Amino acid sequence: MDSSKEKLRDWKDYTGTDILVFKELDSTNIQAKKYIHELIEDGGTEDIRTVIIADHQTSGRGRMGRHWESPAGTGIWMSLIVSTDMEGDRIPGVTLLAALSVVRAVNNIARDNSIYNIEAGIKWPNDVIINEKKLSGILTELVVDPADKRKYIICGIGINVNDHRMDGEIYKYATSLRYESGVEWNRDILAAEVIRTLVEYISAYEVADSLEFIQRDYNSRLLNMNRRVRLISESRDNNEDEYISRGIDESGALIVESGDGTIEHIVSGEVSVRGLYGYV
Ligand code: BT5
Repeated sequence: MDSSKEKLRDWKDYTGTDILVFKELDSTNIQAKKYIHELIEDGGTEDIRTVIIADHQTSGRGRMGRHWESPAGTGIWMSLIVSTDMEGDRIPGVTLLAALSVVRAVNNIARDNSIYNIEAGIKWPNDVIINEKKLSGILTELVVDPADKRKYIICGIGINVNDHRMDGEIYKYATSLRYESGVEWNRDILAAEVIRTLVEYISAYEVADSLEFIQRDYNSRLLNMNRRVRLISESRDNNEDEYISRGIDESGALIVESGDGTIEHIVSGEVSVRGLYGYV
């Protein structure tokens, strides 16, 4: 990783995860990739579990190279790196685990602090939503060591925490915890809770065959459950068709039902899902 970057803190949390906090990075996912490549060049194939956090990202990224707004001092911009032997087709499941981790952490901290107007939910596969607006997004990537085929998952998570400007184009459909709750949130406590939950989920997912262990919980927090959706994709010429979303199956694919009762299982990455009214 770029050693010229100013590191603010560096410690190991009680799950054994190394946490590296920087003042400013281009993107925590980009730096995570550099970190892994350096590790591979050094011949390191040991197990790693490291989180890179930046107070400010100058080139935060969403899926398909989209821009991710990451102002200084207000959000959580972080990437969890985990080495794994999981098959490649199971990696998109980590995005679902991360979304569920964010939802659980936000809702638990809200309850613990008697903040009753916060109820986060999930828009499959990678958005966390509050009051129909995007609170958090997830970008999961994979690096494979060409020598021994060892895989490194990078799970990038962005959460708008204390931003209260909420002006500009993206804030028509984005929001923050402070904006919705009216109070400041402790970013350290929230980040630690998300990391702890996600690390536990990934460990469980490593040994489980599927996502069945979170399927019910995920579907109970899925905002487009049993709602009408459209599937948006360049490769689908029938993208005007409406479906009813029926939740995820045990692999993490979204089950959708068309008007004539036909069931399809949509794999994440294939399409975007849009509600008929607004973003969710
Ligand atoms: C995502 O992409 O939602 C994944 C975002 C991942 C960000 C994290 S931050 C830490 C790590 N390092 C990175 O560089 N990235 C990860 P996608 O589904 O493609 O959504 C991107 C869209 O969300 C943009 O096109 C905007 O419309 C919108 N957007 C941009 N910034 C936002 C923000 N701060 N809050 C809410 N929406 C935003």
